[in-house]
Amino acid sequence: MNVAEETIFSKIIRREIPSEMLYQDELVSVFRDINPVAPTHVLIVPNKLIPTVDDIEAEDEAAMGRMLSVAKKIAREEGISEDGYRLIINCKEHGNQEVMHIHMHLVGGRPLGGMLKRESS
Ligand code: DGP
Repeated sequence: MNVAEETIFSKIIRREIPSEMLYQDELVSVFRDINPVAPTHVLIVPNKLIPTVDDIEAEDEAAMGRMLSVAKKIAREEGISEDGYRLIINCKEHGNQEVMHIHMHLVGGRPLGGMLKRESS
């Protein structure tokens, strides 16, 4: 069995390195993205190291569900609930995942446009 390597997110979760932490409970942590693409850009992360969506197991369902309910709460606190926002989880190479610790981007505070560019024909 492969043991997943910790990323910088584990250190942020344990508060060993600084971040703008907005919320933390026994399952998830929420902190602002270091390189925001919109007025609100936060990362919602399971405290347990799960590298990618492809590694989720049945025992992780509570944390995955908590990520969504916490997204709703943070969006309300950020004042973006009424206009809406986008939740994004990138997975592996084609998903352009850079940090191998599952994280959901909560992005909003401006119109975000279409979801993906179509490949030009
Ligand atoms: P992704 O491409 O989905 O793996 O996005 C990784 C995101 O993580 C990217 O938007 C930047 C953010 N990020 C990377 N390193 C750090 C860090 O040290 N602190 C914070 N707050 N965010 C980080």
